[in-house]
Amino acid sequence: MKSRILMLACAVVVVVGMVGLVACSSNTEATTTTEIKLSTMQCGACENTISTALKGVEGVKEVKVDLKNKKAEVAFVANQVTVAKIEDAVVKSGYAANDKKADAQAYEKLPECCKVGKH
Ligand SMILES: [Cu+2]
Repeated sequence: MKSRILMLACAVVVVVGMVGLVACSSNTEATTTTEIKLSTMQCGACENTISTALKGVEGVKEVKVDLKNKKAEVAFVANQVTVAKIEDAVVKSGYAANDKKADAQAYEKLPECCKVGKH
């Protein structure tokens, strides 16, 4: 009986220790959230392209593309990437990001239906 309590106590210590470790490591990787305006996003294909581009950026942790409101919420690690770099990833995928215009070459390669004014 005594050994059982001891084992339980040990298990508690281990669990608490692990939780502490996780809390610590997530602390060093504190994320910042930014909103990117995606004024030229028009359909689900656009949403996928932009989402994939954003997720490919190093330091980006979470991406929520909101097609209806033409914006994306991006959680990123501040010391690994900047908002400007995140915007550039969208620009290079052929879409406008905040006040930056889409890269002309990337835009040309988009499906016809994704080009502004073709809907
Ligand atoms: Cu589209």
